Amino acid sequence: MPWTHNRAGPFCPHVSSVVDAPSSNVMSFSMAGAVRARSAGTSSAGAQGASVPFAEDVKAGLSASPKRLLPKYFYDDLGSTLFDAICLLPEYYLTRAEDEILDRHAREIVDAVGSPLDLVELGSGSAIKTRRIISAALESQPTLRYSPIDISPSALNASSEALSREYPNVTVDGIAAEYLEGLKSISRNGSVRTMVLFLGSNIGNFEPHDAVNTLRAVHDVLNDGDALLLGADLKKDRAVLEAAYDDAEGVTAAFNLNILARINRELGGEFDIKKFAHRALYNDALGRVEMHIVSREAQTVRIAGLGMEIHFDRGETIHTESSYKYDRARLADLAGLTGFELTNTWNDTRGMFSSNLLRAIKPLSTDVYHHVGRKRDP
Ligand code: AVJ
Repeated sequence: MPWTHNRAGPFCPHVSSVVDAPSSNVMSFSMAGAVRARSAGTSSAGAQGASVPFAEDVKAGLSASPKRLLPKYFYDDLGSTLFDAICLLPEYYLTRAEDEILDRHAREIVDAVGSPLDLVELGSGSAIKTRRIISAALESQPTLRYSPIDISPSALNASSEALSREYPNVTVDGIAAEYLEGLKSISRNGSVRTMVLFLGSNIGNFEPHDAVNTLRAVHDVLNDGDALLLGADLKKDRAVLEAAYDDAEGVTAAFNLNILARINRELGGEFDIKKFAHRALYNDALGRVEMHIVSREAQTVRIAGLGMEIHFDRGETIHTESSYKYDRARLADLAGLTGFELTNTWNDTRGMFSSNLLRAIKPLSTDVYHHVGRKRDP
């Protein structure tokens, strides 16, 4: 059921280095501070294994009706670089809005959780935003343990090295894994509080039931009083949302279409990119921005590596991403369904984006277990 496991890519990652994944389970390399990178679980995050699920998922997705591709596959080296560029676009307000919030309130956020604390981050590349939290934490504790969880070993290595160079008092313990796997290998540190960072509206890529499952998995590794800092983009005017995902310079279009180029590069696809268009639309009923790739004409495309040919009608679409938008009520519901209490919300001055502090309440009631976690799709 790979389609129910949408995972957001890195949010404003550093440009990935081309360091190969470790083939063993544990890799240590030392920088100024202490950096440890390990891979969790059994799935192949390694160099040779990486394209196997990609091939399988592309095959399944392009054979389905309607056609679809998973957003996690946007983030090869070119896609990650294009995403960095998106974060600089005037239309893409999300990154700046969240950074404004963390710039103004990092101190308050850390104080609300209480120190000393350990930091865990889902995704490793929030760059400047993570640094704001780290700096605030180091004002009230001498050292800090930071465990980023990211599927990309190269992104993990690059950001881990940079961070431990900048902050000698931070021990970076990177985990190369999918979020759910990685969370299982988080080691709790006695009485120290843990704050999990899930920034950048990465939650937006999750279908509602997967958002619930993921937050429950976060809750499972936390103690009473620990916290989750959740960045969620807010529902707003359609024109603003659609412009954010369809910018005037065509960077988001390039980002979306790069997934076809990636199929060409990695799977011997023969997509003529010019024969496809980018489309972004806000689906009001479902509260999400959808990105699609539209076939400009009827055509058949060979993908040699998959031994298949794919037919497209003129105007036929591939659904490549959903970015869910939240409001206060939905966030409170999500917290309540997953064993958390939504205790604080900070907005940017324009009211575009929200940073939400969710406090873990244990135990998760059996009532909650009976009502969530079921797949709602057919
Ligand atoms: C990285 C999932 C937060 O949905 O806003 C940006 C990805 N897609 N422009 C988002 C994205 C198109 C982004 N997230």
